[in-house]
Amino acid sequence: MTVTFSIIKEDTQTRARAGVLHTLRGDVETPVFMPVGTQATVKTMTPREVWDLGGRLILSNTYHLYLRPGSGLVREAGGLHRFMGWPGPILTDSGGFQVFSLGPLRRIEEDGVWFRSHLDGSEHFFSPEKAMAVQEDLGSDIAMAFDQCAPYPCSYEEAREAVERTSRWALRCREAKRRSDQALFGIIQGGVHRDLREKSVRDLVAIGFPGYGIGGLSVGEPKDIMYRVLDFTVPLLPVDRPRYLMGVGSPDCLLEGVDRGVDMFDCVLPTRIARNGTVFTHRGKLVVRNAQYARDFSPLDPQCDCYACRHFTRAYIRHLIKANEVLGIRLTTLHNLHFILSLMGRIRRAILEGRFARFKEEFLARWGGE
Ligand code: PRF
Ligand code: ZN
Repeated sequence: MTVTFSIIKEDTQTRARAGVLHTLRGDVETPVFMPVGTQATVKTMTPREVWDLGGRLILSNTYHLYLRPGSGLVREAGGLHRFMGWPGPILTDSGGFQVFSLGPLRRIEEDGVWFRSHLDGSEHFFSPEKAMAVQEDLGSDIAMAFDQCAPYPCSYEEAREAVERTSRWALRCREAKRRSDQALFGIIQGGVHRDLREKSVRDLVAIGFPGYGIGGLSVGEPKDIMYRVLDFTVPLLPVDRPRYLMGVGSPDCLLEGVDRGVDMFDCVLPTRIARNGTVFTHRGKLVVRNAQYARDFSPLDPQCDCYACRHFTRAYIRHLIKANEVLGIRLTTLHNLHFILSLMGRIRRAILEGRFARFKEEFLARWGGE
């Protein structure tokens, strides 16, 4: 297997685990947060900056790179790692979620999905085989199976169809797989329904993957429902394989996910909110763009030791953002990534030292609502 997983420590009070994901491009300590580089760039950051912030595994998107610049071009460049100058491991999402998010621009058939490009309206077809071929062109270390993510809310029937199709498509992905240097993870669907989640896990574990994505969550359902679904889904998964909760990355959800046995996360949230002037602090989110910070000469987060917090004030960063200076969103992005990546490091240390439950409680008490 090209990607393997070892568990270093299992928490006794919660389902949290600390482990290591071994890839051909290096080891990744888990629980891990993957910064998102949809367009072959973690927006505003150089790969060296991402690395220095502690990013070790990044996520990129099949759908976006297929449309632009085209996966053939990326292959010609020597693969995604060389194209974007990121030497560490890369996971690519299959395009399933992005295509299903297009709404009226797509048509689902058993063989695959017809969709129109959000860029120029041109028509394209994605199937399990196509998603694998594109991900093989990109040359990611971990490819994701092409799945069908049902919306929330949706009927039981719709959720059931998504599960059954996702299982058939997962098998087709596995059969279409050619590269021996790329791992393929399956994706669990099933919405909020226990029996459907059970069926999805049963089908995918029967095929057998080196890791499992938990899809179809964080699609608009209340957080307590997501936590309940994790409560009954994660224990069904093989203990010795990494579990990846797709599209989740707010500090409270990371802690609750780790608590329930999740090892991997990705989310555009830290980088996206940074670009509209919102930053994480240990006391919750702060909209540094707001007028109330015009004369606030304290750092974004007094408890943070990132470059932005050591050298600049809220007033200055607010000024940069108001003046549309790119440094403003570079600094908020750097801070938010540092916040999330260092949170993951602290979570891991807390698990290793047997004090995760207390760490989580103390962090959430200060963090507040949200
Ligand atoms: N499937 C895939 N990618 C995803 C999701 C999914 O269900 C989600 C759901 N939050 C995020 N990204 N393939
Ligand atoms: Zn900071």
